[in-house]
Amino acid sequence: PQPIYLKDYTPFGYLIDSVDLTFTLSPEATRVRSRIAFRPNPDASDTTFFLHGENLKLISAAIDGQSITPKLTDQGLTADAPNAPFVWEAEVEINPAANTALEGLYMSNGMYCTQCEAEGFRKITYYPDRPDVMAPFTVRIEGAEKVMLSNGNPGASGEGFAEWHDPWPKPAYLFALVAGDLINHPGQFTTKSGREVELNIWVRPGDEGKCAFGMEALKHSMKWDEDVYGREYDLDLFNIVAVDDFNMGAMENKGLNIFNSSCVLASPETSTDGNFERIEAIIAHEYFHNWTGNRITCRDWFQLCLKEGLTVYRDAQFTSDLRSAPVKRIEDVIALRARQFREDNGPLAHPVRPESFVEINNFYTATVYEKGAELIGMLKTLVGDAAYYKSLDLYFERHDGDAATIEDWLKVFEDATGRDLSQFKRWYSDAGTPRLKVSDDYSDGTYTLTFRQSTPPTPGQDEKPPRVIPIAVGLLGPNGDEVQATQVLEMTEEEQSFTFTGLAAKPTPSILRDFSAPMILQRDSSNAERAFLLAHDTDPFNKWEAGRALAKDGLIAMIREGASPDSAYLDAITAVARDDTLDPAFRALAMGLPSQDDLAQTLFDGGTTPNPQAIWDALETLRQARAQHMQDLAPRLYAQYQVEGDYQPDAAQSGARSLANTALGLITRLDGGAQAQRQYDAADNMTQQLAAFCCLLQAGKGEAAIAAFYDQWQHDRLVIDKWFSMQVVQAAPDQTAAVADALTQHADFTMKNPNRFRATLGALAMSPAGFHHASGAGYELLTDWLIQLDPLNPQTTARMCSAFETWKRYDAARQDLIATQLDRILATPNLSRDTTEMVTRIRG
Ligand code: DPP
Ligand code: ZN
Repeated sequence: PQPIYLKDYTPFGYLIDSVDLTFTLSPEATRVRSRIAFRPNPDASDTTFFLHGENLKLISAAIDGQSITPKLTDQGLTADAPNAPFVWEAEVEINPAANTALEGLYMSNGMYCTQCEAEGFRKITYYPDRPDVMAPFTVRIEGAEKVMLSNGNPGASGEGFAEWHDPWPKPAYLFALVAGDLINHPGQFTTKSGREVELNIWVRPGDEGKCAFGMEALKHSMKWDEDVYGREYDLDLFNIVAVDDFNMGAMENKGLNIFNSSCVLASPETSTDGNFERIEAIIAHEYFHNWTGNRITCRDWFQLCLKEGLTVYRDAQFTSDLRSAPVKRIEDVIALRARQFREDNGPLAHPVRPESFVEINNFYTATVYEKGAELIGMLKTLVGDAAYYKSLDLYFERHDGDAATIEDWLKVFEDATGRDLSQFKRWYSDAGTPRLKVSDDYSDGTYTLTFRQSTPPTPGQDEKPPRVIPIAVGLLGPNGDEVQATQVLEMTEEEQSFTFTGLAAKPTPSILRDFSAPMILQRDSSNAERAFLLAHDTDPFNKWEAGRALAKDGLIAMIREGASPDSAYLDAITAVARDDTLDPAFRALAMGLPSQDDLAQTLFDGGTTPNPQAIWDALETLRQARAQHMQDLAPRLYAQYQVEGDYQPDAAQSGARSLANTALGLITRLDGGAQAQRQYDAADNMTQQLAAFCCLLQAGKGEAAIAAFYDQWQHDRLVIDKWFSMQVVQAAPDQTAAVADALTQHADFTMKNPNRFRATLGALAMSPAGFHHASGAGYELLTDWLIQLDPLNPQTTARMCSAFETWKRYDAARQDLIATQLDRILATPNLSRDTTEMVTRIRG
């Protein structure tokens, strides 16, 4: 397959004034009739009339009423088009029941649904399936389904049909259709200018009790976007539909968002606090796309971060406002490091705005989304809050209705602030995680910080010029008081110094506060300094970071030198855990430990080949030592932070549960699971039940709970996903592959459901010591399943290949085992374009 390049962009030769679609539904033979009013695009030089189309059976085609015979390929069709406005009509037949790729129109549990981003609409009918071609759509659905939905506002409906009209011109990737036996949970919202909006969450019968939280989250999102960005909703109706079989989390189709049911359905009995927070954020994310994505869309898929980076940034702001900003920031940085830094430091590294791709589905990545959001945050830090919102107002004013680019986006900021952003643009074009080396000097009341930036080579990019970096810094005096409040230093050179004068003594620096830039900070620091920052830093992120660094240094010494658990860490973290003036959620996060993957990357960066088993052993040893160190404190915390009264998934209650369950983890290491069993038996919400289940599995006392959990929840597929994944994640490393293998034989395992596949095989891939077990059993099992899944669902297969992206870190024996599996995938006949591209890039 040939790559597509950003530099080759040309506009389509035709504009569209209107699209009329009629669907006659039938599981195996749905007919789609299209009537599209085209006219020549005055801005285009290439007038080839090419329409994308894949897996379509063309029944008839006509231009201006004259039947024609277009030239067909497996990518689409070409026809001779007049150099004047004309009407295209076509009828095609498609087979939703056979569509296991879950792109285009497909069936999920007997219901029809669609997923068109990025390039699924071409599996529905012939069309210029590119985001810069926008048009108003009118849709008629004919079928026997109880509920038949499409985008926009409802039109006529009656026995066997429903009509829809979306007045807002949109690209085809935002098209959606849903039809089935659905029930709605209704709601209502009045916009600030008085528009009455009808809201619905549509679910399968039986799930109607799990919609209330999502509905509240939607209303909060609508209000928040008005309050913070001045953005109002623009239709009379907003529908959300929950679908069980879905490749991604959710999709922002205009007026008809479609959600993976795991990202919208929630109840205290079946969802954890983490699930609630995530659902709230995803509902907000998809809603916010109405302005950042739909009203202003992307010119081409290279600009994906234009809508995704900005919308992730917006949903993070929303969560920070509704819950705790420090906790959200810490959680986001943990995720950024786990997914994006990992990607940026391996063979799949790519710029936030890629310059080429083979299959766009492979670029819905942590780099485009999460690093893309970090760039928005840096921009806001650099220009300041007021200028940021002024720039956003200009963006909405200038580009409403456009398919825009990153150049457009940056120009808005330049025009609104008078700032030159050409150096900032390197953050979009240059891949890789920059390193920031810091040294300092103090004399005569003057403190100097010297920074040196560098970015390692990434595929196709050897040299990277310096970027502009906002470095938020504060200084603490010897008694722990802040002597310099947070100040943003703007670094533009490869090496640069900043001075602070008038200091009475040498300060302790707190650098990269709130994680002001997505970089790896390299600074020689002592345990004493880290413990000091953990105790005194006023910046919650850096306070947490100091504890994390202390834990990490100790773990690295344990792994590399066989050191004992570091008592400085144990004392410092115990003091934090004990400090009741601190937010319980923060304390629970502070007590978290660096992940196995994080430690592996740190060892590798430091010149040591990581041994996954040794990493696992060190973490176990440290956890055990910590449980002993806190043996008096843990039961106190556990009792003190039990939540009384009705379950609420809010920040206060979930923070308390999080700390109590962290304490339960410590207790379990000393009591062998007795307390966890009591909690399991008494639990009346999933947060408590799952935490206890997890402790029991860890303690090797899970057998009864595994059976009981399954009996209790076998009717609930989302809870059973947790049952699958938790058993794999909590298995001992030499058992992980066997446990996953056995679960794939379970009657409830199906590879057709992406959630279940990820719960089982994804859990294997995310358990480093088990996945990388020296036997190679983990590699082989995952490969077997990826090869089986690829012909059914290339998108999910390709995504999960990233399990192998870190392979070059490991020893020769493991690399050989992995290379064998990668080659086995590549040798599979008819391997999808998606998987071929991913494995080729990983193999290098
Ligand atoms: N555009 C979707 C989202 O990120 C993904 N299909 O919201
Ligand atoms: Zn998105």
